[in-house]
Order: sequence, then structure tokens, then C-alpha cells
Amino acid sequence: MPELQFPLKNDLSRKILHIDMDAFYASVEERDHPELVGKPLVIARHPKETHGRGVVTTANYLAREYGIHSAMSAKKAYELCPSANFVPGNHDYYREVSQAIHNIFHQYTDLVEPVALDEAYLDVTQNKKEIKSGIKLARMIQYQIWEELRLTCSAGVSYNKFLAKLASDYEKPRGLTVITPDQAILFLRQLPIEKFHGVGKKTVPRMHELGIFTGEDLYQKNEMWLIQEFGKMGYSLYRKVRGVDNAPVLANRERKSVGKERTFSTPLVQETDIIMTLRKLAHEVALALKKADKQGKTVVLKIRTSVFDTITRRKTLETYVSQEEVIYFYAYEIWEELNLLGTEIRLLGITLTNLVPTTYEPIVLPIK
Ligand code: TTP
Ligand code: MG
Repeated sequence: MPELQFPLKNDLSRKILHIDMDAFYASVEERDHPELVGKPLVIARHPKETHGRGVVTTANYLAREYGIHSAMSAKKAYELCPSANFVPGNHDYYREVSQAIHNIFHQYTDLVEPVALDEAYLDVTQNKKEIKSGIKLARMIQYQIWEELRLTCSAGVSYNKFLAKLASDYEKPRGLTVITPDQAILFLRQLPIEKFHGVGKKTVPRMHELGIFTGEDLYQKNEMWLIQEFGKMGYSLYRKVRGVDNAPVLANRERKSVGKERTFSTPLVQETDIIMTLRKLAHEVALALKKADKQGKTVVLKIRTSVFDTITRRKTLETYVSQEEVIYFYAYEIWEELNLLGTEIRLLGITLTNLVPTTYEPIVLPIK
């Protein structure tokens, strides 16, 4: 077989992050229900309630020590650890949390490609913080997610998506792993073949039959042979094991929320200041909505005080809204209900989520 005549083009100029939340659903439940912390936690309905049916969506790291993992039957999980807490998941809620995580990502770049609720690629080659170091950006994102949402994630930093994902997977939880161009080939060669993206359960046995167990084995195969054996995947694997993956980060253009916030170095105490800020924020949110041709159904107020961490409170309305006055009205209503007057306010934010295009439904003013 002829060897490849032209060197592969490898774009080393990009800075790609892959962020993956740690035990996502389980961590959200632990955050909201501290009594669950410190014990094995399985996100599934208790098998006793379902006559043994049901599947584990995820488990915290303590439960994983018993061999419990995603996609296992809840019954099996119960057998492995009868004392574990079983909590049914709330997908809609996790979707909202995911939205909040994405709002943080978008403070760094709009080149965000969601993979799953808890996982995304970010191209930070150019970024809103104008910071050059991918590592520094990854650390900032991890810190911000922790500060604002009390959730942890693992981050991978590299020059392409494939390596960034391998990196984020390398150390979990709370990992931050960097794969530089120099390290890529060595890293890939020692990697078990099943870790290569696209090599699924069906392909692994075939790879093994053909004597391919690691990246090193894969590296020894020539391109034509790999294409003959594995088609498109062979083509891609030939490149991946050489650290080449030029796939762009494809931003999800659909905006799911619009939010604006302000932090105050001198905390606000006077209600007039709060009202003025809420009005400004509502104005900005309404402008952004108009620009995006969107209207939304859920108004979210975010507040940080000197006493407690960031909290968010939401109101879901009967109809879709986009007007400044209406957004302000509900944001203020939430503010009143929180009864925080007199507390030092360090951050205020208004977000409208549950968005649809403006043309979707006729706009009805919700105020009678
Ligand atoms: P993962 O990122 O695969 O898992 P995880 O975040 O729970 O744990 P890790 O720390 O290893 O990243 O999946 C993200 C969420 O998706 C997970 O919390 C639950 C959900 N999920 C399912 O519902 N079914 C599944 O089979 C898997 C794998 C995940
Ligand atoms: Mg995860």
C-alpha cells in the first residue's frame, strides 16, 4: 500500500475547551438537598416503587464506588448498594440548570456547541474576556460555575474538539487537563482504542480481532487499510490518532434565554436604587429580545447579597412577553416576595427564558 504523500494539515491555532459537569443530575440534587451529601445517591425511582423497573440516569461518585453507573437497571443498583438514596430525576429542572451554565459559557464566547445537557465545546481562540490562555479561561469558568451555581465540572483544554473531550474525561471530578500539541501524539498512542470517539461497543470487538487495542496499534495502520476496514470512521481515526481533528465548534444559534446583570462594588441597600437597576435591566433585556426576535415565558431574578450566595427565583407566566414594562413588573414582584429590603445587594440580574420566536403566538399583555 502506498503511504500518504502529503502531510496532514493540522490546525494548531485554536483554543478549544470541553466542559463536562461532574455527576450532573446527582450534583444538582445534592446541592438542593444537602441531606443527600455524603451518602451514595442514585438518580432513579426506587425499584421498590416501580416493581423493579427503571434505569439509573446517573449516580454520585460515592455510589459509583459500588459499581453503580448510568444506564444500569435501578434494581441492579439497589442490589449493589441497598442503603443508597434513590431520587427520581427532574429533567425539566436540569434543563434550566443547564441553561444557567450556558449563560456563563456565553460570557466567554458565543462559539458554544452543546453536546448534552451537561457538556459543551467552547472555541475560545477569540473570547469576550480577551484572555489568551485557554487554561486560565477554563479555570475561570470552573470557578464561576462553582461560585454561582455551586456545581463542579471538569474541563479539557486543547487545540481541537477531540483532544479537548479526551482531556476533560482524563481527570474527574473537578479536573483540569491540558493536552498541548507536543503531548498529543504520546497521549493518543497510549490510549485504549475504546476511548477514540466513534469507536463504540460494536466496533471494539472488531478492532480487537484486527489486533488494535491501543492508539499505538492504530497508528501503525495505514490510511487505505483503515478506510477499507472501517470506511469513513477509518478515515477519521487515521487523523485522530495523529492529533488531527479540524471539525469546527458549531454554535447553537438558537438562543434559549436572554439575561442581563450588574454587580456592585458598593452594595445597594436603598429600594430606589434597586428599582432603578431593575428598570435598567428590564430595558436591556427587552432590547436584546427585540434584537433576537424573541419573547419568553419565564422571568428569572438573580440576586447576590453580602450574606448569602447567588440565588435565583423564577416566575413562569401564562403568556409570552417581551415588553420592558412587563419584564420589570414581574422582576419587581419577585423582588418584593423575597423580602430582602435592608440587605446589602451585590448583584442583580434579570433573565427571560422559555423563549420562542416573536411570530410564534400573538402577544397578550398579562397585566389586567
Ligand atoms: P454524563 O456526563 O455522562 O455523566 P455525569 O455528569 O452524571 O457524570 P460524570 O461526572 O462522569 O460526567 O451525563 C450527564 C447527565 O446525563 C447525567 O447526570 C445523567 C444524564 N444521563 C442519562 O440520563 N442517561 C445516561 O445513560 C447517561 C450516560 C447520562
Ligand atoms: Mg458529566
